Amino acid sequence: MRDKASLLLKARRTMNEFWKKWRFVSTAKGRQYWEYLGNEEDAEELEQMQASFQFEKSKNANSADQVYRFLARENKTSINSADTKADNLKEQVSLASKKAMYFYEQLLTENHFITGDYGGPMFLLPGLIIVSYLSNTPLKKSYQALIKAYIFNQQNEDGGWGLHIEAPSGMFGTCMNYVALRLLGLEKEDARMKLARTWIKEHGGATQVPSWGKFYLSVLNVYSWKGNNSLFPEMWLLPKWLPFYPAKYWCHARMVYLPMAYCFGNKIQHPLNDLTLSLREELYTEPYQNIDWSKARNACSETDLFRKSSPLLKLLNGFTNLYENFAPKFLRKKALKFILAYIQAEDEHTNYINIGPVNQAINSLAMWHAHGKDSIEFNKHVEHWKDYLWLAEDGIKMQGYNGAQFWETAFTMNAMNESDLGSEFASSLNNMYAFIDTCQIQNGIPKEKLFFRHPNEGGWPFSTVEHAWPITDCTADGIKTVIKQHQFARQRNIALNETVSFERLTKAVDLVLSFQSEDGGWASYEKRRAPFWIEMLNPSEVFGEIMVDYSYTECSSSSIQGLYYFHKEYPDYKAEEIKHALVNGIKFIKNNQGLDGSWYGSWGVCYTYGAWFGLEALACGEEFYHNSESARKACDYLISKQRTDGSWGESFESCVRMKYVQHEKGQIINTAWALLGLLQAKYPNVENIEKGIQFLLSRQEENGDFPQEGISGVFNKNCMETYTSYRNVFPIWALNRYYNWALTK
Ligand code: LAN
Repeated sequence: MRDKASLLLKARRTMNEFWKKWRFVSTAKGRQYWEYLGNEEDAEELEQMQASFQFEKSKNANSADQVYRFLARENKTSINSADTKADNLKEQVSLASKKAMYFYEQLLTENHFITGDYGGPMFLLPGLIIVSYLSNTPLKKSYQALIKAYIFNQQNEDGGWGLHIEAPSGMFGTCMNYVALRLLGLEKEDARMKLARTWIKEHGGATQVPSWGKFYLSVLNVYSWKGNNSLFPEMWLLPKWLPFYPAKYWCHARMVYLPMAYCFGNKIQHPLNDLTLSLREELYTEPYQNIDWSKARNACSETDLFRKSSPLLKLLNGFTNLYENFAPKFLRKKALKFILAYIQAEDEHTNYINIGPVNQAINSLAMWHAHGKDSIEFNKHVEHWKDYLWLAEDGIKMQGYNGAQFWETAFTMNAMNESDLGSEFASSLNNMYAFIDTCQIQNGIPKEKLFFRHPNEGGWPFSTVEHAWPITDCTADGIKTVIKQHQFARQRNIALNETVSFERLTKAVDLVLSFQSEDGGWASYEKRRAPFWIEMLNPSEVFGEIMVDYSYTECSSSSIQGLYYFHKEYPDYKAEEIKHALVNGIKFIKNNQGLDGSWYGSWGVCYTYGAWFGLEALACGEEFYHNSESARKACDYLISKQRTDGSWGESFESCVRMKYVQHEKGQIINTAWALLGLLQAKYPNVENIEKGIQFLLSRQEENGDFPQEGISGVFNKNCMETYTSYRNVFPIWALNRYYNWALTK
């Protein structure tokens, strides 16, 4: 026993030694990436480093962001917790919250924003590896070593990989990660590779991979383009008034299918070599030349199938596949020219960061194809690949975005300035305020009309100003955070340079107003553009609701809050318009509530997240437990899910199955969301609230941190996303809100 412990200790020590060889780099505008300080050419050292990144997925698939946290807190003193004893709950909460904030403050980057691991999805990294292989642009060796470590660390016991870290193995995750490892030099005889291959073959081989996998394998030339349904580049030449004109799709689907259509139209394919020839043998259950590609087009493993293709899509695929046989050259050329110009506009507007990780990889490929390996266009992409890569104790992963810098910093500020307890952290709050200022988008979009863009001026993005896509709720959060920080400082006589002017706030308000959809709600990036039935054209088997930018409870609630706090502070600006928007917004929130009082959370796990947003929105309409049926039902719903230990805990399965699924254990983050909602709704039964608070206190660690539990973010119903900061920010917020409430008692 002792031997094992000392071995573990030794492994930890060597791991820490390797952590110290990495440096986290950030800029004032929030750009961030990791840099290796060791020797890139020392193969032995890199091998040792790779081996030292041991991670026990069977205990918890979620890494705890230990590397960043270790480095950020190195040479900083832990809070002295000897005197953290108090006998009444209010005092305990005050001490716990201060301790939590003290710890959390140490995680701020030198550029004053909060950051952390934003991984989760398991299909992103292989996409980038495939593109780097195709373009013969290998990632640095230090990166390669820890990417391999990561992929192996996240391999499931059955040899496969899921769509995201907590998911059971699927064909998409398994084929993609298997191929990525092979491209990174893993031998097919390696035991772990054999296990993965067995998984693939036992589940029918790579013909069963979902359509996005078919795409990636096709560019690599280990799957035939004939085995894909047409990506129909000519759809961009169709009349714009058509309800299914692609400019009306959700921007993420639009920006992914755009470069995919470019690759499809140009039939980009890696030349055959030993490795790809071998992969053609490794991935299938029958000889490659015998595969019936037209049959493979619609094949998808049961393990991956979240939603079946609709009959309408099948019908349209029938037409477009037929069309491929006689597509006039001039039309294809015209379509591809338009697509390329569109990709270039997205690249320029986002400073080559791109809206997300998927089009970052595929746009890179398009630029490489169109302009060559040495072109500025391609190299600007390569320069930004690292913006998406994150180092944690399970290795290097690809994140869902180029970070969550604005989003998490804004939450942090609102959590800390919620009560007087935040006063001790005034200088950090002021610094974060300056970062929030930096994040506001102040220049427009080139060729905005030509490429179907909603204006972005005055908006706030999710990550950084250079990313430059404004988001409805982020914009509203920007407004709220700025106003709350102004108030916080004024009320406490804290000197704050209020650099975000009234004029700039009004620009943001105008944008939020312009984002409101006809149903009264707010979608994510734009107004809803397409009718709901367009979802029937969703070609992805693994993602739900990707075609339309729907109105969401969360985005609507945040927009309502932004407008509400602005209106309270500046009652003269567009008063009627704002009031009207608020009334319609709150109506939408109520319409979106389930009969049982619940709200489905689309971006967090899940009903507790929805309930928090729903109740915040109602509070902006002065609706609380005592005077609103909607609020009462929502609180009762939450209470019905509270566990005997006072906690709430949801499994990510809630998102997938669209019904509340209890986690095996109570979860800190769900508990905090539920408490935030109940407290905001003025829920009268103190006992429930205090039991929840007690649960949070019981989970706090000695140094003020909270443990990393299950995954807490989601997108498109079926794919989960890590938000490491949530385990800190939400307990802080809930404790501070409780503290305020306790003061009035
Ligand atoms: C995000 C991250 C942020 C998130 C919130 C702001 C939290 C939300 O309230 C609105 C939607 C938004 C902006 C969002 C949308 C979907 C994203 C961009 C992501 C979850 C991060 C990753 C995900 C993206 C779609 C991943 C790539 C996969 C595809 C299917 C294209």
